[in-house]
Order: sequence, then structure tokens, then C-alpha cells
Amino acid sequence: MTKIAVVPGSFDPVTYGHLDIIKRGASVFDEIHVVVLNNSSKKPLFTVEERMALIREVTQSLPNVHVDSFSGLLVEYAKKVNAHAIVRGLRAVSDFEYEMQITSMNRVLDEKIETFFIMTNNQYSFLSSSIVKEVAKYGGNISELVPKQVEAALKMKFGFE
Ligand code: COD
Repeated sequence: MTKIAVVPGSFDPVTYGHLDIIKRGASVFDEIHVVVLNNSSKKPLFTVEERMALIREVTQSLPNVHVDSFSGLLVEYAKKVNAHAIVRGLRAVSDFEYEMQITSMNRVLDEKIETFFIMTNNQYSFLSSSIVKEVAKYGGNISELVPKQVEAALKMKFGFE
């Protein structure tokens, strides 16, 4: 049986922290579907299409990674692609409470779905899309935090190029 997992998120924009989780997930599962959920209450900087295009560019060397978007419940998307697993990243204790809540809710919505957590790489434990946007907005150096395509896209958004 093909082992298919979904890596869901806002990815606004994708960072080296996300990429690390995607790569490690892709080394364990046969197929990974990275899905940009577009019904978040967050107000995104990048459109869904822009976020998907950036993820595609930075994952092009990973043949078992597919990039998609979805409006609706994550468990519905998982059913659509025949995935029984969700992969999430965990950074600090502060992530735990939120992750436990959404994991439990997803299990209520679909009792067959399993969530797997990948512990952040120490190097990226402080990293989030919000922090990257904050630094980029004021022209700070983000080259160690995001792939070069994302760095260029952020510079364009904030008028530095
Ligand atoms: N190191 C390791 N992991 C990281 C790092 C890092 N530096 N940065 C981010 N991550 C992980 C996050 O922990 C997360 O697992 C993933 O990468 C994506 O992160 P984000 O911030 O882009 O995405 P979120 O947390 O905003 O995504 C939330 C969802 C969109 C998945 C959630 O809101 C959702 O499922 N929405 C759909 C509606 C739904 O089904 N609701 C029911 C469940 S409540």
C-alpha cells in the first residue's frame, strides 16, 4: 500500500523550517502532498497561487512531493488524496497546545486519520513565516532563513527590489 501523507499549512511564505519538515516527511512516506489551506483566519501576504509557486520551486528536486491548495477541512483534503497521515512540525512547547487541539479535532472529524510530528531541526527552532516577514519588511538579512527564491519574492513585496 502506498503511504501517503499531507503536510498542511499557511506557508506565507515557505521557510527553511517548513522545507526541512517536507524533506524529512518525504524520506519516510511514499508520497507527500504539501497543501496550502486557504481558509485560514490569518491575513496572508502572498496569494495562494504565489505560495504554491514558491513551494513548487523549492521542492522541485523531490519527486514524491506534490503541491496543492484547498478550501475546506483538512480531513476532507486528506480523503480526496487517499492520505491517512498528516505530518506537522513541532518547534517549542508553545506549539504543543495548538497542535494537540487541531490533532484531536481532526480525529473527531475522521477517526482514521493519524498525525505525525517531526521535531524541528535545532537550527530552525526559532523560525516562523511571521518572523521572516517582520525582518524582511525592515530590510534585514533573511538569506539564512528562506531559500533564495523566497528571499527575492519578499524583497519584491516590500519594495526592496
Ligand atoms: N520548524 C519545524 N516546523 C515548522 C517550522 C520550523 N521552523 N515552521 C513551521 N513549521 C511547521 C508548523 O509547525 C506546521 O506544522 C507547518 O510547518 C506549517 O506551518 P504554518 O505556520 O505555515 O501553518 P499553520 O500552522 O498556520 O497551519 C494551520 C492549518 C492551515 C493546517 C490549519 O489551520 C487547518 O488545518 N486549517 C484547515 C481547516 C480545518 O481543517 N480545521 C479543523 C482543524 S482545527
